[in-house]
Amino acid sequence: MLNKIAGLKAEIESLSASTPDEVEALRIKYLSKKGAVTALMADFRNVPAENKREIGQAINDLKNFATDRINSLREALETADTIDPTLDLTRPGAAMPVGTRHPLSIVTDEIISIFSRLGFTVAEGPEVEDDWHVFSSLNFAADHPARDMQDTFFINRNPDVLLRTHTSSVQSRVMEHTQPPIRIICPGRVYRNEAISARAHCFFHQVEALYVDTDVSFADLKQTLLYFAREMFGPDTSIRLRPSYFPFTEPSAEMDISCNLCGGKGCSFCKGTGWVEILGCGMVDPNVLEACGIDSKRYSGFALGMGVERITNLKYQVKDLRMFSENDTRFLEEFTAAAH
Ligand code: 2NL
Repeated sequence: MLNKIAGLKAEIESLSASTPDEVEALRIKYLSKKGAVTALMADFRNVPAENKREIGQAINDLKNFATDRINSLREALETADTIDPTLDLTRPGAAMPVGTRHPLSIVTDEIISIFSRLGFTVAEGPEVEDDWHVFSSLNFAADHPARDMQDTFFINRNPDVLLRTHTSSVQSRVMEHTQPPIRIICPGRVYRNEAISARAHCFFHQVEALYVDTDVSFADLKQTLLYFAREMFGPDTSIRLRPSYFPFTEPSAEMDISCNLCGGKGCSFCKGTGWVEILGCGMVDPNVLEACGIDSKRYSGFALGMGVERITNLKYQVKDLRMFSENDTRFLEEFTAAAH
């Protein structure tokens, strides 16, 4: 009997199976009601009483051994590599499409970064505004054409609720509740009532900067402009200022940079002049300071404003303004590298 048990044990130890069906066949062969191990139990009746203890123990051990062995054969098959061998596991994975940053965001962030190195911090405000913050506090005359329905989107009249036409309204709000020194940069979307074309849109993006303190001079403005132009367009960039007019600044100027396409020699982009217009600027009109609650005898300031689309066009030669708001991914993906 003990020999028979040892023989079965050796046999079970050497079992192998390559499919779940084979494992099941082995279970039936050894452990089912008619299986070889179960048959030993029937023989057990004939074992003399003095050996019953020893043989009973051996049969039990064998039954446990066979159960463990067949379970482990089944588990080995379940966890085995079931990957189709015809698959090429060395093939590179399919690229996960990730979004790209919008070119206007890339350029806005670069402008903010340059001004932040000069101590300017970002200020934001509402796009839906009132007349005071967009026009009246900024020295716009009562009959100024910008107040016209042709130029400005009105949501309501009397009292006037309108979409801001420039981010100067943000600066007006900051001056209202902050005493100088003020050094802020205001990026944001602005709206103008214009027919949409390749060169104009009914909304665009602007960055304005405002610096108010004691003894702020035009020389401070000019040096800030030169620093900005060289950081933005390269160290060889030259600037020139032309006299201009804005309601909120006096004196006012427009800044050109040397054309960064032809290096100033003259090309179709700069219309042969070697210069391209970048931004408007000036010394904050004392009327504006007073309207916003700042003592114009004690403080002076400069301000500047630029269109982000225009700067982006210059840097990336985007021909049609409408590309910026169509969200055509073929266009947006061109700026993947620029974002990093
Ligand atoms: C342009 C010109 C400009 C300002 C914006 C400003 C704001 C305050 C006071 C005085 Cl609160 N000035 N902003 C000044 C000059 C020019 O923008 O061409 N923008 C696209």
